Amino acid sequence: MRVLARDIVKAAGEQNGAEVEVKGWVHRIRDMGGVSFVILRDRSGIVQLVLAEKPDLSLESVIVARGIPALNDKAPGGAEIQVNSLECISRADGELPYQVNADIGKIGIEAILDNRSLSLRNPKIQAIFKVQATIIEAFSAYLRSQDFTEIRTSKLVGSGTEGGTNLFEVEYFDRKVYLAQSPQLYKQIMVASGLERVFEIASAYRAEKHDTPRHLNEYVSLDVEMGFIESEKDLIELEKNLLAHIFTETARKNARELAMWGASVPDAEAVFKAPTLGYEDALKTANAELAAGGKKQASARIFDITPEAERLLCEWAGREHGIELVFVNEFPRRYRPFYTYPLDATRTMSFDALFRGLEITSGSRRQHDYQSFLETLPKFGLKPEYMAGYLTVFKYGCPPHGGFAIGCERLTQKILGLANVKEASLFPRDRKRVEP
Ligand code: AMO
Repeated sequence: MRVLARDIVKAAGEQNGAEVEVKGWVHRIRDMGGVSFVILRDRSGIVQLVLAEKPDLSLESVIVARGIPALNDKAPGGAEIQVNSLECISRADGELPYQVNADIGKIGIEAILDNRSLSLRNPKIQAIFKVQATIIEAFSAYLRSQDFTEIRTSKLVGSGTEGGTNLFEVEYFDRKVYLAQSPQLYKQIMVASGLERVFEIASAYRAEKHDTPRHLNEYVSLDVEMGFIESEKDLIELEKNLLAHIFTETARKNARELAMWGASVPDAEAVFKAPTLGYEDALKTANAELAAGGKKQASARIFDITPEAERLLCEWAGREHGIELVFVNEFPRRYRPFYTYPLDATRTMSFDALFRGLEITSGSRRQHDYQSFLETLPKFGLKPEYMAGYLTVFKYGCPPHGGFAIGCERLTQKILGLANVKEASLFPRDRKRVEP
């Protein structure tokens, strides 16, 4: 019967002398003359195999070994297997283009991504996606517990939702359509349909030309939308609960993966202490931090929530509130999309969440009044006649509502302290990269 690497200590501890079978990849081979060690890797971790002779194996070959498990403090994980028989069931080419068992801290991101099918075999890289799986699972579980319904909406759309020109065109029979920048309008339609509370986990597409450590051209958007809210403050409250649940679950399920990255997640109680600053106060706070930081800061003065401001605000929140998480609300009208609900003549009921120096979320209460829309759209250069399908929703009765979206890769990046968001995407798409 197959035993996983993580269960060998237990099998050895039972000491009944029974043979076990392990299956996996050859991670490392060490020939000590007279005795050889093969480190086998499976989905659960690694285990040391001890052989009397040097095996005829290449790294990354897939093997099946049988033998007697034994406790050994010196072996990785505290146990090893004295091998009786070993079979190679898929031999790997002896010339690996990428060293799977290398210390990835010493390998640049380009080499990691250029050799993606092999770099994904590295346990530390795999750890990223185990944490990401927990984020997605915890996100869904929490929202389901609050009576949200999961939806799937089309990624082929007739027009953009988030403004700007960052749309990918797609040939669609005899016309051009676009890849969706977000499920924004669909999630609102579904609130108005009577579901009231919906969420979606899906890819979103942004044709952004710049290459930065925070941008992907395809990312996973964790979208939430709910009816009958008063303001963005209800949404900030929901996001705090959601993040607290995600962090708690990550700590519970991924202690090993977090340790591999030397990372930790904030305590749930700390999340509820995260401050909310109005946009103007956030600018003041960022500028005060800038002044206090002296010459090492990049800007002389901050006029917007720039990446530098995000970093300074999170440092401030960490020091003053014990968590590097801060919500900024009441953004000026000019910075937010057409669907955002006004607070007054210049400000909106909108917010961003900044975590460990990076914007991870945008959200807002939405316009839901048909007449207001007809007046607002031309101001954003949008033609009401092209948005008839969307506007119909507001014509026929729609509750006050709002929502937000968390960038899944950005949250993963910040939980683990990754330098580049591309590391948190299995198969990242950037200006150069559409393979594998
Ligand atoms: P926004 O455009 O701010 O808002 O996106 C929401 C969140 O998605 C993530 N994100 C990205 N992650 C990686 N690469 C990108 N190019 C990228 N663009 C965005 C970020 C960001 O905070 N419809 C609104 C949300 C809403 O109001 O419900 C929207 O898409 O983490």
